[in-house]
Amino acid sequence: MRFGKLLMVMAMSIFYSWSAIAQSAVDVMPLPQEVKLNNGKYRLTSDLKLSVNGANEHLAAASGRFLRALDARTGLWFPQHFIETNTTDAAFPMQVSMGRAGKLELGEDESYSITITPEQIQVKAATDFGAMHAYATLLQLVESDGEGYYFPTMTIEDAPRFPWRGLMIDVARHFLPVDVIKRNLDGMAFVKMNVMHFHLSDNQGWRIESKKFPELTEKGSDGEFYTQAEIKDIVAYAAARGIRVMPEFDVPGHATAILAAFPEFGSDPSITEYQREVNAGIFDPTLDPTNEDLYPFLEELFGEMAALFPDAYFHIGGDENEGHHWTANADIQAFMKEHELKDNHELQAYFNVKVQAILEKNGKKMMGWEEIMEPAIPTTAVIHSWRGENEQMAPGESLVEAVQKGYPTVLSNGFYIDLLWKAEDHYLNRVMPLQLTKQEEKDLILGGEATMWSELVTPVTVDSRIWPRTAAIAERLWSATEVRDVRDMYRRLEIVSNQLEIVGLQHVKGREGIVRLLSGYGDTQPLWNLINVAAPLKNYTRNPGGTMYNSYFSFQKFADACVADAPDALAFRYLVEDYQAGKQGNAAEIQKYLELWKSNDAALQLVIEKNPVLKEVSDLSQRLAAVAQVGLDAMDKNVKKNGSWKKAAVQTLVAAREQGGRCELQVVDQIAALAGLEKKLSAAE
Ligand code: TNX
Repeated sequence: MRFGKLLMVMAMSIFYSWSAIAQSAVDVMPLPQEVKLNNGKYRLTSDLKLSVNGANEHLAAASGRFLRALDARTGLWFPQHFIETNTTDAAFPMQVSMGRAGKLELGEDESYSITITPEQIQVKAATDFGAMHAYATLLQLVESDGEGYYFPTMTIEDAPRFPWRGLMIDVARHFLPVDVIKRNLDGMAFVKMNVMHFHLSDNQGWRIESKKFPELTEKGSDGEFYTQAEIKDIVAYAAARGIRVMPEFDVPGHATAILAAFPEFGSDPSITEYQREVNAGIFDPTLDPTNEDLYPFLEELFGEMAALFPDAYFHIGGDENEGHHWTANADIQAFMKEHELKDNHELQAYFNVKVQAILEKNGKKMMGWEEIMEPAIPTTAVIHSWRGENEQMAPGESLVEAVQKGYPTVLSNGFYIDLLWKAEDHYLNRVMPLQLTKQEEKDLILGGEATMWSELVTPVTVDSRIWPRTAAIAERLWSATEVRDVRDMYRRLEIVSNQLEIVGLQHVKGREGIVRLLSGYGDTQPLWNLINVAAPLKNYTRNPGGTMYNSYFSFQKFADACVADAPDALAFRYLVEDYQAGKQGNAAEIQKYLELWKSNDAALQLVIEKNPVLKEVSDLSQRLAAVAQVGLDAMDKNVKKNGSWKKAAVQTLVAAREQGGRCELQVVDQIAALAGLEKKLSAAE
């Protein structure tokens, strides 16, 4: 047990207000709204039995999973096997009760409370969803001491801040098999997320069986897609965990896969055959809104798709249509004139209105990326805000605009995990814009979604691109706005990351496999030492022009083993921060890291010699050694830091910025700080 925590446990029944403390009282992510710690322990033994009052099948099954997970965590063998819906006994030490079966609808009651005393664990929830959230919390509360495993005694009252806490998974660019989706649903449930937005079609593929239009998968995919039975299985799996599944079929742009099957719906009459894309980017093929045959087709197709997804919302994409084929087509231009559609946006709105009517017939509400926001679109549609600084938009701009026009809205700008930002950058993203003061406007901010665009991920790497960073986003969407201590977030993120592996995610294992492969199944430590301070290039710069890699590249290179928050770099950053704030005792640990990086190069070069695939990081490794020497010199009183030393040091620091293996070193700023050269470094850049 950590010392800080010990102190807190020793304090009797103190109520902690989150804004007032740096280290949270419990290592739970998302942090609960209210925790009251008591000074005791509920000891876990194999006598633990669950009584589940009012349980429906979902909660009964979740109760069984809870026991098995607790079993895996503690090695205790709990005698209850399957838990039935009528497993009730007032004498059992764990009492769970739910009021009613939750409906998989936006805004359903997900609240719960937990009371742990030395004798009993009590969970109360209005719905099975709340009770399942309580299980996720409990699994994160397990602690151990010399005697065994226990839950600290406490009471928790918890409920989400936002009702829409989503993860979008793109399976068009890279198909992800059912088991990959399922384990990510388990990860979502573990951090209390409740919407899986399933991006099922794009320029690179149509990924779901259509019985009415089998051409869509025959010509619009590489043979990898979900059968309808698999989709039902996924939807049921998610439902059993309180997660809605909302499909997205991107139209009228991002639709090359549809056009590969049905070229007659394209907008460029000179193209008779469309090819699915294999690169990343924005492409011109677009459905033709002026083709009257398009709507009966979409009506049948979307009708068939809508029936597979019980959720009330249906996402039609609508993003990034530049309309080049519309502009170039004289017939489409004539149509626009005739219908007084003054530009391509209005033509797209014309199309969206028709699609909206189709969805309405199927009992669905429309959702689309922010480009669908046009006066013709009714305010029942949900606007999905995604653009920001990089798209000539300020972050959250469309969010405010949508709300002020009366649309409900979901935020993804700032939650693009494929941009490979650090967890803290997503964590500090503001969901509720400050300029909104009216309650009815605030209520239209439904929440947010992390987006896993899959141009550069495969089944092996997708978990480590989603996790653990998405847990930080889950906390942003669940916990109070004041919960925003970055260091405490990182501290808990490391803990939850390990727990996510226990629930089945492969974000740790997947990387280990790549490192073994890259190291030629020899000594992996030298490569790890570099990986642990290197992060993949951000903001899509890993893949210049969208063509450095394509969708059938294997993605098992150095950058695929690296993560956005390089772990040693993170540890080093806080060591240096505290050191500079006066904690002299950190000097030895800082020097140990620097010595490691300095000496690692020789060892890694031996691995590189045998594994040419690693040549791309040979320079990066040398630059790490060189920059580590700057840090060592900076801390060495015997080294004179005269003008020529500083000049050379700045040069080394600048050089250390250069990418290698499509990654960059994440320790350069800290070493510059140690050397007092931050200003000189930024002036030199
Ligand atoms: C933009 S975000 C897209 C996606 C891409 C992503 C990354 C959005 C609505 N559209 O289609 O996957 O950039 O390349």
